[in-house]
Amino acid sequence: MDLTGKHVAILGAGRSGRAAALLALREGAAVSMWDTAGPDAFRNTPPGVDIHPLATAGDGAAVRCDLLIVSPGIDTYGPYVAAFAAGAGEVIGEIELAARYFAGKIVGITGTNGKTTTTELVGRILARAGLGGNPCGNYGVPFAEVVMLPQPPAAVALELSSFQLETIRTLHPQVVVWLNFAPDHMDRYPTVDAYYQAKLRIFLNQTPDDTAIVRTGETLSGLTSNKVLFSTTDPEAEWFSDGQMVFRHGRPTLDLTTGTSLRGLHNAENAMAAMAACEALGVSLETMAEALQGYAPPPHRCELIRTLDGVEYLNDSKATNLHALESALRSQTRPVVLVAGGKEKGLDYSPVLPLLREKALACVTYGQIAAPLASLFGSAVSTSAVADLAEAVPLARALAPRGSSVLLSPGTSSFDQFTGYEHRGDTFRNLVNQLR
Ligand code: UMA
Repeated sequence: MDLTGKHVAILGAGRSGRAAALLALREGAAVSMWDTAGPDAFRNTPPGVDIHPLATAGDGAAVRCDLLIVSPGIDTYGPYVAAFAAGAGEVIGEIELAARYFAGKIVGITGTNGKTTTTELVGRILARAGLGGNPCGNYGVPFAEVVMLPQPPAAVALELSSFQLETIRTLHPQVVVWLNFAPDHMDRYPTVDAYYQAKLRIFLNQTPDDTAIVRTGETLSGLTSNKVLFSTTDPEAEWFSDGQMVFRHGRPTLDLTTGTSLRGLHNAENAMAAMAACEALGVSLETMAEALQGYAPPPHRCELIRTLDGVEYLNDSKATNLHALESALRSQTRPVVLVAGGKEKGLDYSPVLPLLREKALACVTYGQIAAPLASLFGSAVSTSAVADLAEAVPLARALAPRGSSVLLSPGTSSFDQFTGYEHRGDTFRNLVNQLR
């Protein structure tokens, strides 16, 4: 794609937009950048970009460009993008732009939960195999930044969100990992199916020469690529694990309990998916085992903070939706005092009630959805609503007997009180570490 002398307009001055701007500049384009926020949003904009703070749909209607690049956080189908798109030759996202300048192999990873751990694992294995494997996309650095490295890697571990997949056209992952699907982002999508259809676009350009790594039980019809199944329930799947041993075609392949720090069924799924993906790129089982040895899961994912008075405190701040909350609860072996809450995302939490009855001793809810969540959870288990984590932590401690766990697994996003799930998890960790 020749961008010399072309006008590339970029919507969104965040990480994705800035990386796209640098790549477009490198390719000789004239770049304009538009953001609905004020001038502060452009603090780190690369020199040479023509900036437009406080942008509106009205501004967009007057813009003519050859290529419009839409950041993932902006509603692709809303009136703001439509106004700019009317005068654009083509509308894509930063992922698609980067893919057009990347000659290596792509492992595309999507799913509602587990994407980040799997992306890290794929990256680690590919690095060990000498293929680079830089984790990028929705997690890690923007894909365009990897593409601009002086020596781009032979392969990338590319985490892809539904938002990013909305704006791909030619992106062609030789290997797709489809981890799982559950309702999420209902503040952005009109229906669950709309979210599902956006995610399905990851398979758009796959051919019979490519591979799709899929969890058993996922309903995916019409796949053109070669499907490889992983499972924690079906021993007949190509990759199976009981949470301790990983079996490949029925043969014991890796003992997770001695060979890795990966614990719980969900992590076994992530490990199998990563191994299956890397096998599709020709990596040996021996290299995979070496790469997984010593791997510690990232923070904020059922991270054990400390044990105090016989109570384990777990930070699962990455659980930004109901499915992640359910998955955290399901993998607990001790009784739980659950701390949940945050931003109103329009999710229906009633499916978690049976699991709460089974696993939770009590719940503490906080944040924007504290009251409605408490009234729902209260029908299953004793629940108290408080304002924030500073109130929730001491209350959870008082409710948690020796031998139990206090689990922060919010079940929704953090933006009502925090800048992101990391900020929320760090705040929780600090509060827990201050307990005496
Ligand atoms: N903006 C507008 N108009 C709008 C909305 C936002 O102009 O209507 C502007 C904001 O003022 C801001 C900029 O857009 O200046 C932010 O753009 P962005 O929200 O797309 O965020 P980026 O910083 O570019 O980060 C994006 C991804 N963000 C989202 O998808 C919301 C990052 O994923 C990703 O890591 C990054 O690109 C690099 O690829 C984050 C995320 O939360 C981690 N993802 C969601 C998730 O995991 O649940 C999908």
